Amino acid sequence: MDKQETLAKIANSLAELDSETLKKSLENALHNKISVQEIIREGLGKGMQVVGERYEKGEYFLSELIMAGVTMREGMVLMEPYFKGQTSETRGKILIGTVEGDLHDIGKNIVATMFRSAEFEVHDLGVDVPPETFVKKTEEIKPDIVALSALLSVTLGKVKETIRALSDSSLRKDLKIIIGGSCLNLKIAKELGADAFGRDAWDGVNQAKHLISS
Ligand code: B12
Repeated sequence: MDKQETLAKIANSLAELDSETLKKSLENALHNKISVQEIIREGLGKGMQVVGERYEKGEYFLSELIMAGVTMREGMVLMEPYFKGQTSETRGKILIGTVEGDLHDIGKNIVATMFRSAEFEVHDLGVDVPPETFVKKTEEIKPDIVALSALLSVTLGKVKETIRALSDSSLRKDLKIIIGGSCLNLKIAKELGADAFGRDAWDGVNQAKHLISS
């Protein structure tokens, strides 16, 4: 099986919620030295896109979304050893979390993993994080960057509130804010006063490196 077929099989088995085939296809991909980045972008990412489309069309329901989340997580566990290991040096400190009202964490976890593998020290607040928790933790650990994740359009207001709460604190002048998630884009980031928007985990890492050096 060539690379494109392997990646298509990964996407397909995730879309079909077939964890056994997914596991085998992932092992096959890793064995054939397909990069983790390609597997996530072209395989798992595409599979999740199909799940979302089927949900929108009413072909999948909440139970399938949950299963897709579980299946994707199993796949990510399998790939963990292939992410570049952490070193003792750090580029800077990042505080990350999914905003209040939003329970999606698969993308946020990939972003956190990629930040770690790019030698950032990462503090993960998890999901459904209220603005005041971001502020409290920022005061406590003084990160260089706060990274917000949001997938639900209804939580856009919470992204705004969180940025405003951080901006009201005296910490904002030394702090950069990056946001990401499928309901956000660069235009929204600028409107809400964030310093950067990350299209995906890899773009997020590049943006974070740029923010640290600017
Ligand atoms: C799996 C899933 C769930 C799972 C989540 C499991 C989990 N632990 O995360 C469960 C079942 C819990 C769920 C619930 C709901 N979901 Co849902 N879900 C999805 C689904 C299918 C996949 C999301 C995902 O994991 N994608 C894969 C990851 C890798 O991609 P990603 O999250 O976009 O992350 C990448 C980038 O966006 C970026 N990124 C993300 N965060 C950040 C942060 C930073 C700082 C940076 C730089 C980058 C970055 O990098 C990531 C990796 O490259 C999407 C559809 C889709 N295709 O997106 C719907 C989707 C997000 N869900 C949706 C909805 C409506 C819901 C529910 C309201 C359904 C309901 N009726 O209850 C609930 C809401 C629950 C809540 N309060 O949060 C809608 C949202 C529509 C909208 N725009 O508002 C979507 C788009 C489905 C759809 N097409 O309608 N969901």
